[in-house]
Amino acid sequence: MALTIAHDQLPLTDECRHYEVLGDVPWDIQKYWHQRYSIFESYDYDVRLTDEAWFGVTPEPVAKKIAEDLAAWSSSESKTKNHMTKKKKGTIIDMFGGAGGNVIAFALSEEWARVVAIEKDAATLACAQHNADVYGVREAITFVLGDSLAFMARLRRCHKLPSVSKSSGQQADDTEMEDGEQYDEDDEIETLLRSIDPAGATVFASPPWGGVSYAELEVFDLSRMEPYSLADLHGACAPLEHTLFLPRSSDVRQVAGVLAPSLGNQGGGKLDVVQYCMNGASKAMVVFVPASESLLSSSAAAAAVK
Ligand code: MGP
Repeated sequence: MALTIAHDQLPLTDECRHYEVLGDVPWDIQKYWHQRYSIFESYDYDVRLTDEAWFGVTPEPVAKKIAEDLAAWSSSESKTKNHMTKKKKGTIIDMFGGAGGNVIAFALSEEWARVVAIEKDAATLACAQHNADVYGVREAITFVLGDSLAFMARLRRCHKLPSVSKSSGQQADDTEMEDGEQYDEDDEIETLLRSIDPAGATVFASPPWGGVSYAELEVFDLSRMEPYSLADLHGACAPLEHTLFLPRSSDVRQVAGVLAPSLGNQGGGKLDVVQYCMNGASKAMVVFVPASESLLSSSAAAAAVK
């Protein structure tokens, strides 16, 4: 599936629903519909979601707090100097944009020079664009239709960044194009990728967790998360700084086991892991992963050459 920038509002299809009465809501979504105002405070202003999107959307207060914490934690900085306005951070890439819960909060925070939302389902992306309009931040977000793992792989290739080998946590060189893979050097996505400074970028990933059955497990096994395991996600994001939104019952030791080997000794090899709660109960575990040392050293070397 090709990656494309959705400049215009994609068509709102029959899948882009706004439920007004309980009787219309499918039974498995009713629990979330009852919480609609904590999910989107402006729900009544025609917020749209696909039925699938209800399960994974981050409630607005949690999304806002994550946006605030991420901006405070991130070391990314924009290269664009504008003395008239507050200096912003670099680019934030939301890999699983969904109906826009997180990306709207990132845009509302006004902390980032560029906010990119990637979503592979056209109807869901249409909802995100429409909901961003409801919140007045449609123009502040670059919406990309397509596969976010392909986007990240192209970003690495574009900037000749190494990737992290899933098994060892060591750097592996996968900057070669895969057989049969072709793209136009002049296409819009390539231009977007070239304009992103990897050392000044941060990635946010709130992936599918493989359905609601995650909650039945006392300890969630991140190696079996579908369709992307923790190692897959880390491999897709590293060596860039990234933040992963995971089930609240995820195993912290498993997180450390997968992520720590690629951290080296930076910050003493420290990972920040936070449980985000609402109404006295955790909604999710969020892991903040610094950029790997190799990226920081290559960007420092590039800066020294200039
Ligand atoms: P939940 O566990 O389905 O419900 O989702 P909740 O509100 O905890 O109710 P409970 O009474 O069953 O405990 C909790 C939160 O997890 C949601 O608000 C979403 O933010 C997040 N979430 C749930 N799922 C199934 C996913 C998912 O697949 N992906 C992502 N990224 N987030 C999810």
